[in-house]
Amino acid sequence: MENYIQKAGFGRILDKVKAEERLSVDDGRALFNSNDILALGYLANIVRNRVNGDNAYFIYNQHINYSNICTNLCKFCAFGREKDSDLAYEMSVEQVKQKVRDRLDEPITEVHMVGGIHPDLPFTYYLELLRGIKEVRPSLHIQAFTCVEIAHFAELAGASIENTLGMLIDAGLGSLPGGGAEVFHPRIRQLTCEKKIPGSQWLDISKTAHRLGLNTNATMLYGHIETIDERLQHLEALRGVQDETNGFLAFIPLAFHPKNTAMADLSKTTGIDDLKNIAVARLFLDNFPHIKAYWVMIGPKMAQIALAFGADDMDGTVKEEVITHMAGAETDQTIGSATLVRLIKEAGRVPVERDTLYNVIEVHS
Ligand code: V47
Repeated sequence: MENYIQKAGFGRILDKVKAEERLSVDDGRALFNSNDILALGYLANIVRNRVNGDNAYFIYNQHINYSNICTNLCKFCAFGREKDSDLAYEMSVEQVKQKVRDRLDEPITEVHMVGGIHPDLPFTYYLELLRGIKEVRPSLHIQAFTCVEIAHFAELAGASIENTLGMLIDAGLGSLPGGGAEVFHPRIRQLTCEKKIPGSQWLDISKTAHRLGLNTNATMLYGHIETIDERLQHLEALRGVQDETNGFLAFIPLAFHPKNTAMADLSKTTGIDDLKNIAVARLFLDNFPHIKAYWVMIGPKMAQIALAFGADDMDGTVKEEVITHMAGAETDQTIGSATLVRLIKEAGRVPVERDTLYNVIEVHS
């Protein structure tokens, strides 16, 4: 195989990967520009095995999207609605609590909760959401609110990011999910989500969260109008923050779904690009412990294959996924843990059920 890698023109990159040397943006560009997916997979697998061995993680989780009302209305998003839209919704704290209550008989360990940038819900609503969920099921880890929501809450609270996060932590917040990162480059933000906080602010909020002991995730929305260099700049910025704080748990490349968005003229991502984003992320983000193949966006079959291309995590049972399904995702809204175990085993990996912070709950050997 090493001969094959040499012939594919990746001899120097192979040397670096084996020597645990950091890849440059030029290396990343060469990887993205190659269609030799087997060579990319071989390289990414070296890092994957070094960092995570044969483990492939998943979590028993529940997604709750408390409201789709949003003032940002990004062009790539099919979920957000204006307040007066017929399709707008907002859940009361009691409704969110009921969603948690409805599933008390399942071994859920995490609630993943995000929503739009709502024009007039008060800061206390978000604190009550957290307290309410904890009241119904105290053992749950609440992974909630992207850095974009946190910036909005700080304005509502008239407080610093640090103090806002402090109040959310006191109310039960356990970690931040990785959404809202999109592509940090100002060109992409201006063309697709001009009202959203700049990439630099998203990164600063992540850093503040890490300083407070809160772990977070990071994403990149790929497969729309971004260039390879804009992807690499995004990855480089994340790698830089991780060098400083070591607070990111996982990176999740998010495949753009165009249906029902203002960018519906674009096509869906291809399998090769999905695998490339996983593989390059694994190689380039040498300081990230986990690379997640989010089955909701790339489909369970592609996520299974991604386990041989650098990914070590399939996310989880999810249930009631809305954001991607509004944008035309053809995957189911949930997946059983038995199916996740089977997908992982047939990929030749060891299924490890984890909690949010990657503590092992059960090894399904
Ligand atoms: O913030 C919006 C993106 C994110 C579309 O942290 C779209 O573990 C594709 O962040 N096509 C929400 N993507 C999902 C997300 C996530 C999912 C799973 C796990 C984690 C984690 C995070 O989805 C949004 C936005 O970046 N998004 N519209 C679309 N049309």
